[in-house]
Amino acid sequence: MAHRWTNTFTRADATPEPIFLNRRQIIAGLAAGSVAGGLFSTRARAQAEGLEPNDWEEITQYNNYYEFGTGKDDPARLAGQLTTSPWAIEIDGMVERPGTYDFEDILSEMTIEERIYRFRCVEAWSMVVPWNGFELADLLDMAGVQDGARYVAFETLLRPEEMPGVSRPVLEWPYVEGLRLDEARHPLTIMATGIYGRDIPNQNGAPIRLVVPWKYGFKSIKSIVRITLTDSEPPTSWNKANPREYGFYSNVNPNVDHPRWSQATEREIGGGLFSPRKPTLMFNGYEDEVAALYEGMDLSVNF
Ligand SMILES: Nc1nc2c(c(=O)[nH]1)N[C@H]1C(S)=C(S)[C@@H](COP(=O)(O)O)O[C@H]1N2
Ligand SMILES: [Mo]
Repeated sequence: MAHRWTNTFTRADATPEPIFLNRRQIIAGLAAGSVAGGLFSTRARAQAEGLEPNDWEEITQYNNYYEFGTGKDDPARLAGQLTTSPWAIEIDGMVERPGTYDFEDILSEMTIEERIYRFRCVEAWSMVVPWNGFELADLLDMAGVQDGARYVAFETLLRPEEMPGVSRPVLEWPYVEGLRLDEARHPLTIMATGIYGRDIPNQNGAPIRLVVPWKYGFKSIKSIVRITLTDSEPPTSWNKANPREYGFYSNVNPNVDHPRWSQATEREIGGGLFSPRKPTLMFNGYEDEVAALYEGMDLSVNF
């Protein structure tokens, strides 16, 4: 397992009392910024990039999770009723070991690390989130990807009794997403199970959600119950809803505007009413790591 930009800690190391780091502690951690094994820790890297994580309140009270309504405060109000235990992920399609993988069994096999990532919604707001999770590649290896698989499809739970938003046809339910296999296996792509060392709150996609930091936020599908390996590009919710506005790739790109608004700048959540908009970075600042995935592709066609 290659864990490059990160501090790692296993679940065995985690204290039973979840540690809730405040900004001061994070900054202290940043200053201590270890260069473990000759590689940047996630905090040292975040510091080098001038990334300051948003606070718990901002990350957990301003959400998009349309299964609970389209208002930014609907998920925080309504997702509490979602039952997230027991939980299992069906892994099927072109894999060596298809089956129902219990969430707890998955966790016991994985090393949980912290990843401090920029998060950029297609609506042109952004945050910085200190996720806890593991690389999706490690989960794919657990199931064993067959030769010939080229894409990974993801599906969110659909449980209308607990999801008041799905009574309205805002999107086709269940919410589905997809990645090319090389994107899915990229070391920046994680399955997040926590934030700030706590279990991930329901409104943020409990108990397990995808995080692909160089793509618009809607690619980072929440509360995943199925992962399917396929040889053809899977359908994705926002592309089905409006193919002219939302492509399969949806890489953050300041040079390709949304048909109805500019993507050149973004509003930082928590920045305050009068703070200037910030320039949006190519691939959300992860260009050095991911540009090679798209070599030779016209990103205005494959948007
Ligand atoms: N199942 C599901 N996943 C989802 C969404 C959703 O409505 N349903 N919203 C997406 C969008 S548009 C964004 S910006 C992010 C928001 O994640 P956050 O609430 O943790 O910031 O989740 C994404 N994943
Ligand atoms: Mo979004």
